[in-house]
Amino acid sequence: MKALIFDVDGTMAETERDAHRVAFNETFAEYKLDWHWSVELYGELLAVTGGKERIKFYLERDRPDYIPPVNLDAFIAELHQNKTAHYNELLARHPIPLRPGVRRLLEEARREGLQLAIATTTSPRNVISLLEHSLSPDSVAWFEVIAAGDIVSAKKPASDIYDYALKKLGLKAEQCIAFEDSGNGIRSARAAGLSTIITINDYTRDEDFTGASLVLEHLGEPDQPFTVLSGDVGDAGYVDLALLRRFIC
Ligand code: XBP
Ligand code: MG
Repeated sequence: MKALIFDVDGTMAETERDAHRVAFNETFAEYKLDWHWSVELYGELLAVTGGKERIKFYLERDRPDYIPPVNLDAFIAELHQNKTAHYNELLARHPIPLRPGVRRLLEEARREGLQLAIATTTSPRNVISLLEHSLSPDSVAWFEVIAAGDIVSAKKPASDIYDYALKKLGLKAEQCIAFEDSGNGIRSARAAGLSTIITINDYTRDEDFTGASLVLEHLGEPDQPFTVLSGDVGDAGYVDLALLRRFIC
Protein backbone atom coordinates (compact mmCIF):
# COMPACT_ATOMS: atom_id res chain seq x y z
CA MET A 1 0.00 0.00 0.00
CA LYS A 2 1.63 3.22 -1.20
CA ALA A 3 -1.06 5.90 -1.14
CA LEU A 4 -4.43 6.95 0.22
CA ILE A 5 -6.70 8.97 -2.08
CA PHE A 6 -9.45 11.02 -0.46
CA ASP A 7 -12.65 12.49 -1.79
CA VAL A 8 -13.37 15.79 -0.03
CA ASP A 9 -17.04 16.77 0.13
CA GLY A 10 -18.92 14.45 2.46
CA THR A 11 -15.83 12.29 3.09
CA MET A 12 -13.27 14.54 4.76
CA ALA A 13 -15.94 16.90 6.12
CA GLU A 14 -19.72 17.40 5.90
CA THR A 15 -19.44 20.36 3.58
CA GLU A 16 -22.51 19.87 1.41
CA ARG A 17 -25.54 20.86 3.50
CA ASP A 18 -24.12 23.71 5.58
CA ALA A 19 -21.49 25.11 3.25
CA HIS A 20 -21.90 24.37 -0.49
CA ARG A 21 -25.71 24.56 -0.31
CA VAL A 22 -25.63 27.78 1.69
CA ALA A 23 -23.11 29.34 -0.71
CA PHE A 24 -25.28 28.47 -3.73
CA ASN A 25 -28.28 30.12 -2.03
CA GLU A 26 -26.26 33.24 -1.13
CA THR A 27 -25.28 33.59 -4.78
CA PHE A 28 -28.84 33.11 -6.01
CA ALA A 29 -30.02 35.80 -3.59
CA GLU A 30 -27.22 38.17 -4.62
CA TYR A 31 -28.26 37.80 -8.27
CA LYS A 32 -31.92 38.29 -7.28
CA LEU A 33 -32.86 34.89 -8.64
CA ASP A 34 -35.88 33.30 -6.99
CA TRP A 35 -34.04 29.99 -6.67
CA HIS A 36 -33.63 28.44 -3.24
CA TRP A 37 -32.19 25.00 -2.53
CA SER A 38 -33.70 23.52 0.64
CA VAL A 39 -31.86 20.77 2.53
CA GLU A 40 -34.16 18.20 0.93
CA LEU A 41 -34.01 19.54 -2.63
CA TYR A 42 -30.22 19.77 -2.39
CA GLY A 43 -30.15 16.04 -1.59
CA GLU A 44 -31.86 15.36 -4.91
CA LEU A 45 -29.58 17.73 -6.80
CA LEU A 46 -26.49 15.99 -5.40
CA ALA A 47 -27.24 13.21 -7.91
CA VAL A 48 -25.34 15.50 -10.30
CA THR A 49 -21.73 16.18 -9.33
CA GLY A 50 -20.16 19.56 -10.00
CA GLY A 51 -21.72 22.88 -9.08
CA LYS A 52 -22.07 24.22 -12.64
CA GLU A 53 -23.55 20.94 -13.83
CA ARG A 54 -25.91 20.94 -10.81
CA ILE A 55 -27.25 24.43 -11.59
CA LYS A 56 -27.91 23.40 -15.20
CA PHE A 57 -29.68 20.23 -14.08
CA TYR A 58 -31.85 22.24 -11.66
CA LEU A 59 -32.90 24.66 -14.40
CA GLU A 60 -33.77 21.83 -16.78
CA ARG A 61 -35.59 19.74 -14.20
CA ASP A 62 -37.27 22.27 -11.90
CA ARG A 63 -37.38 25.63 -13.68
CA PRO A 64 -38.74 25.08 -17.19
CA ASP A 65 -40.28 28.58 -16.79
CA TYR A 66 -36.81 30.22 -16.62
CA ILE A 67 -35.88 32.25 -19.69
CA PRO A 68 -32.12 31.80 -19.99
CA PRO A 69 -29.68 34.50 -21.10
CA VAL A 70 -28.16 34.11 -24.59
CA ASN A 71 -25.02 32.50 -23.19
CA LEU A 72 -26.34 30.31 -20.39
CA ASP A 73 -23.04 28.48 -19.83
CA ALA A 74 -21.18 31.76 -19.31
CA PHE A 75 -23.86 32.93 -16.87
CA ILE A 76 -23.68 29.67 -14.93
CA ALA A 77 -19.88 29.94 -14.83
CA GLU A 78 -20.22 33.48 -13.41
CA LEU A 79 -22.72 32.30 -10.79
CA HIS A 80 -20.41 29.45 -9.89
CA GLN A 81 -17.42 31.74 -9.44
CA ASN A 82 -19.51 33.88 -7.11
CA LYS A 83 -20.63 30.74 -5.24
CA THR A 84 -16.99 29.68 -4.80
CA ALA A 85 -16.22 33.09 -3.24
CA HIS A 86 -19.17 32.71 -0.85
CA TYR A 87 -18.07 29.17 0.02
CA ASN A 88 -14.54 30.32 0.86
CA GLU A 89 -15.80 33.19 3.03
CA LEU A 90 -18.06 30.77 4.80
CA LEU A 91 -15.29 28.26 5.55
CA ALA A 92 -13.08 31.07 6.87
CA ARG A 93 -15.88 32.30 9.17
CA HIS A 94 -17.16 28.88 10.28
CA PRO A 95 -14.62 26.10 9.68
CA ILE A 96 -16.36 22.76 9.08
CA PRO A 97 -14.79 20.08 11.30
CA LEU A 98 -13.15 17.04 9.75
CA ARG A 99 -15.10 13.81 10.15
CA PRO A 100 -14.02 11.34 12.87
CA GLY A 101 -10.78 9.57 12.11
CA VAL A 102 -9.75 11.65 9.11
CA ARG A 103 -6.97 13.62 10.80
CA ARG A 104 -5.73 10.58 12.72
CA LEU A 105 -5.52 8.43 9.57
CA LEU A 106 -3.82 11.17 7.52
CA GLU A 107 -1.25 11.66 10.29
CA GLU A 108 -0.59 7.92 10.57
CA ALA A 109 -0.14 7.68 6.79
CA ARG A 110 2.35 10.56 6.86
CA ARG A 111 4.32 8.99 9.72
CA GLU A 112 4.50 5.72 7.79
CA GLY A 113 5.68 7.43 4.59
CA LEU A 114 2.58 6.81 2.47
CA GLN A 115 1.62 9.30 -0.18
CA LEU A 116 -1.61 11.27 0.12
CA ALA A 117 -3.83 12.51 -2.69
CA ILE A 118 -7.19 14.10 -3.27
CA ALA A 119 -9.69 13.29 -6.01
CA THR A 120 -12.68 15.59 -5.94
CA THR A 121 -15.27 17.25 -8.10
CA THR A 122 -15.06 20.57 -6.32
CA SER A 123 -12.72 23.44 -7.24
CA PRO A 124 -9.05 23.44 -6.11
CA ARG A 125 -9.61 26.68 -4.17
CA ASN A 126 -12.33 25.04 -2.10
CA VAL A 127 -10.09 22.09 -1.26
CA ILE A 128 -7.25 24.36 -0.19
CA SER A 129 -9.60 26.39 2.04
CA LEU A 130 -10.94 23.30 3.75
CA LEU A 131 -7.46 21.88 4.33
CA GLU A 132 -6.05 25.15 5.66
CA HIS A 133 -8.99 25.96 7.92
CA SER A 134 -9.94 22.48 9.13
CA LEU A 135 -6.77 20.33 8.95
CA SER A 136 -3.76 22.61 9.39
CA PRO A 137 -2.44 25.81 7.75
CA ASP A 138 0.43 23.85 6.15
CA SER A 139 -1.56 20.77 5.19
CA VAL A 140 -1.86 21.45 1.46
CA ALA A 141 1.77 20.31 1.30
CA TRP A 142 0.83 16.98 2.89
CA PHE A 143 -0.76 16.00 -0.41
CA GLU A 144 1.33 14.84 -3.33
CA VAL A 145 -1.57 15.40 -5.73
CA ILE A 146 -4.71 17.51 -5.49
CA ALA A 147 -6.88 16.40 -8.41
CA ALA A 148 -9.89 18.70 -8.44
CA GLY A 149 -12.73 20.22 -10.43
CA ASP A 150 -12.46 21.00 -14.12
CA ILE A 151 -8.97 19.49 -14.49
CA VAL A 152 -10.79 16.57 -16.15
CA SER A 153 -13.73 17.01 -18.50
CA ALA A 154 -15.86 14.14 -17.19
CA LYS A 155 -16.67 14.41 -13.47
CA LYS A 156 -17.58 11.55 -11.13
CA PRO A 157 -19.05 8.93 -11.64
CA ALA A 158 -16.55 8.82 -14.55
CA SER A 159 -13.18 7.43 -13.49
CA ASP A 160 -11.24 10.38 -14.97
CA ILE A 161 -10.38 12.21 -11.75
CA TYR A 162 -9.03 9.03 -10.10
CA ASP A 163 -7.19 8.05 -13.31
CA TYR A 164 -5.61 11.50 -13.27
CA ALA A 165 -4.62 11.23 -9.58
CA LEU A 166 -3.07 7.78 -10.11
CA LYS A 167 -1.12 9.01 -13.12
CA LYS A 168 0.22 11.99 -11.17
CA LEU A 169 1.13 9.74 -8.22
CA GLY A 170 2.86 7.37 -10.64
CA LEU A 171 1.13 4.43 -8.96
CA LYS A 172 -1.13 1.57 -9.97
CA ALA A 173 -4.66 1.31 -8.59
CA GLU A 174 -3.68 -1.87 -6.69
CA GLN A 175 -1.22 0.17 -4.62
CA CYS A 176 -3.80 2.66 -3.36
CA ILE A 177 -7.04 2.90 -1.40
CA ALA A 178 -9.81 5.42 -2.09
CA PHE A 179 -12.13 7.01 0.48
CA GLU A 180 -15.58 8.09 -0.64
CA ASP A 181 -19.02 8.91 0.71
CA SER A 182 -21.33 8.63 -2.30
CA GLY A 183 -22.61 6.34 -5.02
CA ASN A 184 -21.14 8.58 -7.70
CA GLY A 185 -17.84 8.58 -5.82
CA ILE A 186 -17.53 4.81 -5.50
CA ARG A 187 -18.46 4.28 -9.14
CA SER A 188 -15.67 6.66 -10.11
CA ALA A 189 -13.08 5.05 -7.82
CA ARG A 190 -14.03 1.48 -8.73
CA ALA A 191 -13.98 2.30 -12.45
CA ALA A 192 -10.37 3.39 -11.90
CA GLY A 193 -9.71 -0.01 -10.29
CA LEU A 194 -9.38 1.20 -6.69
CA SER A 195 -10.36 -0.59 -3.50
CA THR A 196 -12.76 1.82 -1.82
CA ILE A 197 -13.79 2.50 1.77
CA ILE A 198 -17.15 4.25 2.16
CA THR A 199 -18.08 6.50 5.06
CA ILE A 200 -21.73 7.38 4.62
CA ASN A 201 -23.53 10.56 5.62
CA ASP A 202 -27.17 11.61 5.81
CA TYR A 203 -27.34 12.46 2.12
CA THR A 204 -25.76 9.22 0.92
CA ARG A 205 -26.71 6.50 3.42
CA ASP A 206 -29.23 4.81 1.09
CA GLU A 207 -27.08 4.89 -2.05
CA ASP A 208 -25.70 1.85 -3.85
CA PHE A 209 -22.22 0.98 -2.59
CA THR A 210 -21.72 -2.22 -4.55
CA GLY A 211 -18.03 -3.06 -4.71
CA ALA A 212 -17.05 -1.24 -1.50
CA SER A 213 -14.43 -2.94 0.66
CA LEU A 214 -16.19 -1.49 3.71
CA VAL A 215 -19.23 0.66 4.31
CA LEU A 216 -18.91 2.52 7.62
CA GLU A 217 -20.69 5.28 9.49
CA HIS A 218 -17.29 7.04 9.78
CA LEU A 219 -13.60 6.10 10.06
CA GLY A 220 -13.82 5.87 13.84
CA GLU A 221 -11.50 6.83 16.67
CA PRO A 222 -10.11 4.77 19.55
CA ASP A 223 -12.73 6.36 21.85
CA GLN A 224 -15.45 6.58 19.16
CA PRO A 225 -15.65 3.24 17.35
CA PHE A 226 -17.29 3.07 13.92
CA THR A 227 -20.52 1.28 13.06
CA VAL A 228 -20.03 -1.21 10.24
CA LEU A 229 -22.78 -1.34 7.61
CA SER A 230 -20.99 -3.90 5.44
CA GLY A 231 -17.65 -5.65 5.23
CA ASP A 232 -15.40 -7.53 7.62
CA VAL A 233 -13.31 -5.49 10.08
CA GLY A 234 -12.40 -8.30 12.47
CA ASP A 235 -12.23 -6.78 15.93
CA ALA A 236 -11.16 -3.30 14.74
CA GLY A 237 -13.08 -0.28 16.03
CA TYR A 238 -11.47 2.32 13.79
CA VAL A 239 -9.73 2.48 10.42
CA ASP A 240 -5.95 2.44 10.58
CA LEU A 241 -3.26 1.34 8.11
CA ALA A 242 -3.23 -2.22 9.47
CA LEU A 243 -6.94 -2.58 8.68
CA LEU A 244 -6.57 -0.96 5.25
CA ARG A 245 -3.79 -3.35 4.23
CA ARG A 246 -6.36 -6.16 4.27
CA PHE A 247 -8.25 -4.52 1.44
CA ILE A 248 -5.43 -3.91 -1.01
CA CYS A 249 -6.46 -5.96 -4.05
C1 XBP B 1 -18.76 17.03 -4.73
C2 XBP B 1 -19.56 17.80 -5.65
C3 XBP B 1 -19.32 19.24 -5.76
C4 XBP B 1 -19.79 20.04 -4.57
C5 XBP B 1 -19.81 21.49 -4.92
O1 XBP B 1 -18.74 15.69 -5.18
O2 XBP B 1 -20.38 17.27 -6.35
O3 XBP B 1 -20.03 19.69 -6.87
O4 XBP B 1 -21.12 19.66 -4.25
O5 XBP B 1 -18.60 21.91 -5.42
P1 XBP B 1 -17.60 14.66 -4.73
P2 XBP B 1 -18.47 22.84 -6.73
O6 XBP B 1 -17.59 14.71 -3.23
O7 XBP B 1 -18.06 13.34 -5.22
O8 XBP B 1 -16.31 15.11 -5.36
O9 XBP B 1 -19.61 23.81 -6.68
O10 XBP B 1 -17.12 23.50 -6.58
O11 XBP B 1 -18.56 21.92 -7.91
MG1 MG C 1 -18.15 13.21 -1.84
